[in-house]
Amino acid sequence: MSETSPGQPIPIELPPSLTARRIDDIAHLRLSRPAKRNALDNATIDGLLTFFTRLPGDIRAVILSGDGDHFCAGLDLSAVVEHHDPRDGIAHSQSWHRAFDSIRFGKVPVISVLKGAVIGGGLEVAVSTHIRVAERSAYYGLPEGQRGIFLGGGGSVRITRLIGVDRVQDMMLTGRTLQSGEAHAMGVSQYLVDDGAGLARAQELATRIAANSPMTNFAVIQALPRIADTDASNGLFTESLMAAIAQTSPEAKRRLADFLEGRAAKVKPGS
Ligand code: 1HE
Repeated sequence: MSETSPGQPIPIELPPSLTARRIDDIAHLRLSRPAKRNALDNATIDGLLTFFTRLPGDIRAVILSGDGDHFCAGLDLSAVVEHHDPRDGIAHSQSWHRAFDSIRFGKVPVISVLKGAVIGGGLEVAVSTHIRVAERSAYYGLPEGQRGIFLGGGGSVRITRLIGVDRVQDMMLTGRTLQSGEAHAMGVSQYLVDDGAGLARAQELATRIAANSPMTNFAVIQALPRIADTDASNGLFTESLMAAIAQTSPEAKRRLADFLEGRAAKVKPGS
């Protein structure tokens, strides 16, 4: 799928800053406001929540990319309203949390394709996706300190868990940006590819993901991060519940029989 891919439209009403198409069981959502470097205004945040909440039930994976040379320049700074009551600021941040939670804890795995600027809220939305494919042009920044604001889209939790509090403090205090290679080594992206190769790699990964058992994919995105966040005793018990639900599904029985009877692919090195 490319930016010009025909695909089929997805019947969800979205703002002009978002464009959704599908090819078979894979949806492709594009941040499509390149003139503003895909900066996130309220309509886009609401649109993300709408899209991921209303995703058709037969979609198995989503690819999220940005039109133009940059993935996303973060919060639309022209739309920042001065909140005189802290409760309004909390509500605004919580609207971002809801939108990004609808990605992180949504119906299906989401793969993002990162290039150029991945800044502030752009990095927050990226780390809400499950798989990040970065092109070499990608760079990451958290200029909130320079703008006089703070993280508000879950970055305090998700970016710090991914790369560590001290690295986030460095980025926020000094304005340091991370280049694609060093960020990749820190785990920001799981895949690092040449410029222009991101969508094709994402498509290949989405096809693999879509071929998995939907129940296992669901467990991986819903149960696994929650188990990782909790204490060992509750984590192990939750794991046993999830394992029991997955293993007793008819699909698991079919897939296990396929392997035992020589019909399923073996695990090969380098796959
Ligand atoms: C924007 C935004 C934006 C670009 N909000 N309008 N984010 C930032 O602090 C990043 C600010 N942006 C930049 O540093 C640069 O624009 C970029 C490095 C991303 C791209 O540079 P460049 O030279 O390709 O583009 P440009 O000429 O700077 O921008 C093109 C247009 O997009 C221009 O508008 P124009 O009307 O003059 O053409 C820019 O004003 C506009 N634009 N970025 C609004 N972010 C919930 S908390 C999350 C907190 C954060 O996200 S903080 C990080 C905010």
